[in-house]
Amino acid sequence: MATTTGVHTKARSSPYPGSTVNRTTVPDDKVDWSAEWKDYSPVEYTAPSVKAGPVWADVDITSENDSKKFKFNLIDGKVNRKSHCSKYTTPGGIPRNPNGRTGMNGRGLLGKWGPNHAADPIVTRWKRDKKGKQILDPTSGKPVLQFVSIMRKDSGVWAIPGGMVDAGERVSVTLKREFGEEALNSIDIPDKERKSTEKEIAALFKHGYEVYRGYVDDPRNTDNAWMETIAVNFHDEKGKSVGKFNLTAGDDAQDAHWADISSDLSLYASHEEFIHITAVHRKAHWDAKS
Ligand code: RP5
Repeated sequence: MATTTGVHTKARSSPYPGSTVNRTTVPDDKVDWSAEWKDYSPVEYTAPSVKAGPVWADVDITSENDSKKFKFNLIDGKVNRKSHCSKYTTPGGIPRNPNGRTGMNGRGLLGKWGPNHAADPIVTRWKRDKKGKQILDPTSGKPVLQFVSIMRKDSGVWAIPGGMVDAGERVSVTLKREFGEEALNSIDIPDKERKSTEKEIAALFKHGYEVYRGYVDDPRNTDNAWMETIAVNFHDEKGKSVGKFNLTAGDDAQDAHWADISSDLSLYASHEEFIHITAVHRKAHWDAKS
């Protein structure tokens, strides 16, 4: 199980999502905090939607005294402020991104100072022909795996239907909730069908394989706020439970489909990496060589 991605790139990209703000450019060799950069001057940005103080966001830190309101690196009431990676530092009372510089201070679009915890359900089935026979990729000779992919409303980019872990919520609950909301539009499922759908999901989600736990190279990350996730694979081997569901996008998703897994995928944040680990684990096709 992996715990960190390599040098982040999406977390240094500009403009910052949902804005016209450009980050200070951070070259590859200056990402690591240990690389000396005396004049490093990141752009300051916290989105107006976060500044407005919604329930899911922390209050602003404007002095070292303000930071005493937070229990960084600990479970703080119902909020998990621990990192999956390691203990993070808090110079001047403000958390510092453990994966290095991003060219931006503040929280951008993220609500929490420090780690913002998410969960990513990777729901898979084998690609089959009309007769139900597994389809092999002609280049690798390996069976093609498919996963439930959604198109995010915020960026129009394909992704795993993941989401934020609510305060006090168990990750196992987030995984099921996000899958239902984004890939099955469970919020609008008629009551008649709801019970049986929930039953099938509950049965499949009992046996997950943890693919990844750690930092996510998310374009919303800043020097002081970043995404972390637990990605879990739920595999429908026979394609007879969730594998036969018709997908309907809902909530933060504008489209949903079963996507063929291969190295051609271009996905949100670090999601390609999570899908690659899943393909290797399931001995499925990835590219002509593996
Ligand atoms: C990514 O953002 C995570 O891997 C997860 O898929 C997602 C959670 O954020 P929202 O979808 O709730 O915006 O970093």
